[in-house]
Amino acid sequence: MRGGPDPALPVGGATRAPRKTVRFDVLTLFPDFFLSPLKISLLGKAIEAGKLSVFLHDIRQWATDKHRTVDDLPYGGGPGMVMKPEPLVAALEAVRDSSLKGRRIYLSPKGRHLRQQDLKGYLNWEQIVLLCGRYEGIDQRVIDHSIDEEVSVGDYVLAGGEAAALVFIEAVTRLIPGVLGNEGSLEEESFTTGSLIEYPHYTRPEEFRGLRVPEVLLSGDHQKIREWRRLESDRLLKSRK
Ligand code: JD8
Repeated sequence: MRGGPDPALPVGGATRAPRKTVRFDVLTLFPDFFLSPLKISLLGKAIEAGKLSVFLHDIRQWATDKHRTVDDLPYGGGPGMVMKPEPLVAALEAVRDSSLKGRRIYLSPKGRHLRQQDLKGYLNWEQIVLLCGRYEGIDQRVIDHSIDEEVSVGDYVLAGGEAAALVFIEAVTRLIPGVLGNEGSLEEESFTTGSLIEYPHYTRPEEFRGLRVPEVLLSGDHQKIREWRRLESDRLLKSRK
C-alpha cells in the first residue's frame, strides 16, 4: 500500500478549486512551512476568495517502510543524502488530477530562472504540482520521467525547495485576475514604466530626519511627476548590475 490516505491539507476557506483558476498541490517534507504565508495578506485573501487553491501534501505519506524513510545515501558516494524516487513518484501520481490540465514542476537550483514575463503562462494550467526537495536533492530519475519542468527562483542556494515554491505561488497569484485590489497596479508596473524597476516612493512626513521628499512630488503637477518617475526608474535600471 501507499501509506494510507492522503490527508491533503487545504489552506483557508475554499477547498474546491473553482473552474478556470489554478490549483496548486505542494509536495513537501515540511507542509507547516507554508501555513502562515498562505494565511496572510495577498495569498490568504486570494485563497479565501477562491481565486486559487493550495493543497499541501507531506511526502512522508508515501513512504512505505516502518520508519517512513524518504532519503538514502548517494550512489557513487559524496556528502549528504538524496531523496528516494519511490515516495516522490507515488506522491506525484497520487495528487495529479487527470481531469485537469496539469504541470509538474521541480523547484531546483539547476532549473530555468523564473522571470516575470514567464509567469502569465502558468495561469493557463488548471493544476500545478510543485515538488520541493531537501537534502542534496532528489533522484535524477524522478526529474527525467515524472517532472515537466525544473524551475529556479534565483542564483543562490537555499536549503530546499519550499521557500522557492512560496515565491512561485505568490508571483503567479498576483497575476490571477481580480487578486490585486488595485487592478491598475499591474498596468503601472509593466506598461507605463516599460520595465520591472520602480520609481522611488515617499509618504508622509515631508521631512524625516532632515531628509526631504523630492519637491516635484509635492508640486501637484502630474505631468511633471510622471516624467520624474520615468526618469528615476530609468536611472535605477541603468545603475544596477
Ligand atoms: C531545491 C535541496 C539544497 C541544493 C546542496 C544542500 C530553487 N533558487 C534555488 N536555490 N536553491 C534551490 C533549491 C535548493 C535545494 C533543493 C531547491 C533541494 N536543496 C541543496 C544543491 C546543493 N544543497 C532553489 N528552486
